[in-house]
Amino acid sequence: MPHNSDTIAAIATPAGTGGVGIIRISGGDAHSIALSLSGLNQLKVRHAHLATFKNQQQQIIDSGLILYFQAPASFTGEDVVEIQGHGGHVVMNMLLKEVIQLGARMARPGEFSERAYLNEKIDLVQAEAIADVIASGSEQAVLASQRSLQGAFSKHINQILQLLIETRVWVESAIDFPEEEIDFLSDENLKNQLSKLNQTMQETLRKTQTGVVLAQGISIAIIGKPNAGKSSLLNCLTEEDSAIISDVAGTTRDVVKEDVVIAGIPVRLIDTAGIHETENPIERQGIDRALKMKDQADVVLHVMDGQTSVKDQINDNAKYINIINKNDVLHPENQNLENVIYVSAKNQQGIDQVRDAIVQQVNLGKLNENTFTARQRHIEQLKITQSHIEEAEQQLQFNQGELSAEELRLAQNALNEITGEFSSDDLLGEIFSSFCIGK
Ligand SMILES: Nc1nc2c(ncn2[C@@H]2O[C@H](COP(=O)(O)OP(=O)(O)OP(=O)(O)O)[C@@H](O)[C@H]2O)c(=O)[nH]1
Ligand SMILES: [Mg+2]
Repeated sequence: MPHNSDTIAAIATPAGTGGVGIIRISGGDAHSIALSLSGLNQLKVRHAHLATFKNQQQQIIDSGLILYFQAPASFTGEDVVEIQGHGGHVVMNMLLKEVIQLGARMARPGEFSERAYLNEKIDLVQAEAIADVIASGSEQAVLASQRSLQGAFSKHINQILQLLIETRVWVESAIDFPEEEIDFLSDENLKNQLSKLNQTMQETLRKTQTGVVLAQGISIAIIGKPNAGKSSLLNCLTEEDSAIISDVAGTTRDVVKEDVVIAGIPVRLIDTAGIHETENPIERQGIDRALKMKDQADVVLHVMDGQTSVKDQINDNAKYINIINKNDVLHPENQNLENVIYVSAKNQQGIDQVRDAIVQQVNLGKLNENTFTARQRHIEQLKITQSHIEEAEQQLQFNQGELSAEELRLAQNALNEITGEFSSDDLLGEIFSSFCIGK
């Protein structure tokens, strides 16, 4: 039975002009609204009808196709109608106004997907994957979010869930037979089961972390002293004239942001002002921004001017990639240093090594056809699940069956929040409100 029966409508195509514009209607009145608008006597299910669309004064507003998907065989699980008219801003809004007057109401952002989820057509992970497909910043991200949408990630979660439920059954039944409880809880089989559970958790967590990087991309700050060649390196990586380059120290003052794709990963590159002591208040502001970017970024490209001796500047912070630029005019003391990449931004030499180092840094060497997209929310829930499982293991060692069972129950709840088996309204509101209208 569809979860909600009021009828919603929205323009599903982007604002602006195009050959075709689509209005989507979902709910109990979708069918009758479609008949009134088109003047047709009946709509064949999943059939493209050519029709004219009239307003209440019987004036023709537009003509196009009308398609009817009968509940429950539709995206939302309710009756759905799609009206394909001409993709003009005004004509689309006239059509939508008519649909509203015939009894629908405006859909909230993400409400179609929310209904699909509430009617169990998709789980929460799949609903999020729809938004990820739309927002994908690289071809790999599209393919990976399609895999999440098709259920690859949900399958991992359900595998853990299955193991968790089996374990709970064992532990709970041991509690029900107290005379055998201690023996049972110290049983090798149970220990094996828990370590299998832990292993599956670890593996899923690892894959999920990759999925988050792919869905959300990473940010890379380019920092260093004035004139080191930061902007030159930015231009090499974007393969464009993104930032101004000059031999005047302090050329870049504002933060320059550019989106690129590196080895399939959506990357935001951030070029910053050269960091040094200065009295100039404007430059000072630029440097403050640079320092902030350095802290916020996932990866830092630390560019050093190879024309001067830079041995003391090499930074072994884990998120730093140390780059010695101006390899063409290298200071003798800079030769053969360890853990640095030598480049000449001016001659576009060594740039591929920088790209490789970035891929290594975010640990994405194993991006492959099994990668799915995921979100930070999923990682947080997996970590909560994992901590409850670890606690359950501990309690078992103390032969505390009841406490262990309780931890396993909490683990299951935490896991269920990922796919939405067990979710608060707040969480749902937060997820779906970030969708675009008509999705
Ligand atoms: N010889 C040589 N010169 C370079 C190289 N890369 C950059 N330069 C020069 O170094 C100077 C500074 O380059 P920028 O890219 O503007 O340096 P920056 O670090 O962005 O400087 P600020 O924005 O002022 O902090 C320019 O004159 C560049 O042409 C290189 O590989 N070799
Ligand atoms: Mg610069």
